[in-house]
Amino acid sequence: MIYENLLIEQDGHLITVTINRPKALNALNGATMLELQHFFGTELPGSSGVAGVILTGAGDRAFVAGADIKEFLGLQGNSGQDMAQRGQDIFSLIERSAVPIIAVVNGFALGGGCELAMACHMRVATEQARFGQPEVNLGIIPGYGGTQRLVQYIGKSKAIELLLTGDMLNAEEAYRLGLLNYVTTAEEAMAKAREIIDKIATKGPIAVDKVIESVNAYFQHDADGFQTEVEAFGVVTQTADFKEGAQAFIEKRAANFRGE
Ligand code: CO8
Repeated sequence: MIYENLLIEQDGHLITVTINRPKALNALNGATMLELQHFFGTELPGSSGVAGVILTGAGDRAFVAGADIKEFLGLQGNSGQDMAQRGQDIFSLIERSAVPIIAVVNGFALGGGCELAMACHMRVATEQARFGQPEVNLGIIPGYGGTQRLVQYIGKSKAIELLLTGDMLNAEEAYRLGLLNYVTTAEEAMAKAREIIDKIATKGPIAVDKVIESVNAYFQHDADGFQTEVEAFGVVTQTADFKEGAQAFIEKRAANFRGE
């Protein structure tokens, strides 16, 4: 596949994947999601000698500012549910990867961007990083696993506050709540992530794979919260409030929600 929205560089046992749409704060449009699916679903599992991946965003403003809101107004009928399902499947490829994936968060990680960082095995953030699930501002909810993974990382009370208010956390707060592994200066973040991957590279790859698989198993419960979220996302994307929320963002004005 020729990647147009991802920069992929290999240096020894480390691959760095950079989401490269800085003018849109690296928002995840459909094309970028397909490229992530190809890289994490096909290319990475087919590569040998890779001990870890760093996933980051281009520029110094954002990791990823969310799903691409400009594509939202094209959603029809229940296509929101299908889109959320596809997104969750792609993020599961990341979470279940046999080699560790570290998000280096260098700015905004909002909505789908926060969800993407949470699907990674670890997170190193710069002091400028900001985290949040602002979907309620658009009249929708997270669709790429945010209602589940945010609770897993920071606990129900703080997670539900962030999900209901759309407030952002700064890097120090996110670290204190357990969302992050390290907070560093902007200059040190990539080196810190590389240091972790270099250390893991000295361990047995099968053991690394099985640690990831076993830790993931802790969160597989009978009630399928991810499926609940996908179906709920399908409902909210069929509301007039959702169209109003996305339109208001594009027109740079406050949304006027009517509960319809
Ligand atoms: N989508 C599309 N474009 C975006 C996005 C986005 N998520 N975020 C920023 N941009 C664009 C802006 O439109 C702007 O473009 P332009 O220059 O052409 O107007 C450019 O990036 C720079 O952004 P701003 O001018 O807004 O920069 P500010 O510094 O003023 O603000 C913010 C930065 C606070 C990050 C602001 O851009 C913002 O609030 N962005 C939206 C954040 C957001 O709401 N994210 C959640 C989106 S919903 C989501 O992710 C749901 C995931 C599940 C989806 C399931 C399938 C549909």
